[in-house]
Amino acid sequence: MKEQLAKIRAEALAAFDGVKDAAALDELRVKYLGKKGELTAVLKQMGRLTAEERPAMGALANEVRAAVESALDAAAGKLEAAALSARLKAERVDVTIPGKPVRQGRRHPMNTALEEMKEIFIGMGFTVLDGPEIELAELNFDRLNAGEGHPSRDWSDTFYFDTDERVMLRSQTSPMQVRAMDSMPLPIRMIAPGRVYRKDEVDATHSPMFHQVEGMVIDKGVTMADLKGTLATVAQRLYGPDTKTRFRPHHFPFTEPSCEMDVQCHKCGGKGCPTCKGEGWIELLGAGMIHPRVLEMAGIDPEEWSGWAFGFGLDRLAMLRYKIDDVRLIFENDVRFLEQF
Ligand code: 2U9
Repeated sequence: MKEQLAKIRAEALAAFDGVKDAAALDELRVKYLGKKGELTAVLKQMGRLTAEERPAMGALANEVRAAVESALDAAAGKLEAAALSARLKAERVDVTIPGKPVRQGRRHPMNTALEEMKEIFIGMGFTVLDGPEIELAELNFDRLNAGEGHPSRDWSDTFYFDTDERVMLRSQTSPMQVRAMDSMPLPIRMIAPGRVYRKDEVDATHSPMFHQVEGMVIDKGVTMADLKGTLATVAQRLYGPDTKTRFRPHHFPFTEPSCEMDVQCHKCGGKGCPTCKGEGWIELLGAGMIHPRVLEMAGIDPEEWSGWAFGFGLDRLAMLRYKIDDVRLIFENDVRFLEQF
């Protein structure tokens, strides 16, 4: 029996030492330490021993079991460490591989033009206001002296809502001037840049959505001279200190008198060229003295206060500025176009 135990110990230790994987280790565990294992089989024969022999043999059996168990633990530990190092090797991250380049975007030319415009007006003491693109027809038309039957209200030009024709996509940012008159204390100096919507046929110069910047000044003793001086200065800030401007009479329902401002063509200096279509001048914006009826509708006394307003298309301005010949390029956001700015 003593020899049997010694043989089991020697065999088990050798077997555990050379074990290759977890399944084989488990097989060995069952073979030596299981209920039907070799050690159990030997222990079952203890009954045949005499009372004197039994304690020594019991002690030896326990010693062998402990040795086999610790050999099992050691082998399991070795297998686990080998598995971990294999995994670490397989899953290794090479931190020295160069990263994938992230493509850097850049500012859209419309945003550059808008930022520049805001800087000019903020420098002159104007406040920049932002407002809803879904607007009441009342603020977009009625309050601007374009009542029922005015041609600009035509269904063929305006995006009304099917379910409620009192609501529309604003066709100009002018309702923001109305909101300013209704909510801000006088005097007011504000600009309202933003998107506007008109049912235009889409071609190289028209898009159903475009960007406007409109503005307004209301104060005591404000005259057409303030309008001309301020807008001529804006043109000089945009196109250089030698920029010449001219004002032509025009008509808008919300201003009286009304005018349009042209800048002398920067390309030909007024001689006439393809850029200005032979005119020598390029139309930049519309403006005028705020109609007394428009002031009255906002509860402002036109005998006490006066004001002027202007509006221009930012897309047109940006096209002139950056020599973009098709307005659709501004809205397509093709990176090959945007990368040029
Ligand atoms: C109020 C009073 C007056 C805003 C104005 C224009 C002239 C104008 C157009 C030019 C080309 C816009 O992009 S465009 O279609 N705008 O010519 N806009 S005066 O006058 C106002 C607005 C609000 C209460």
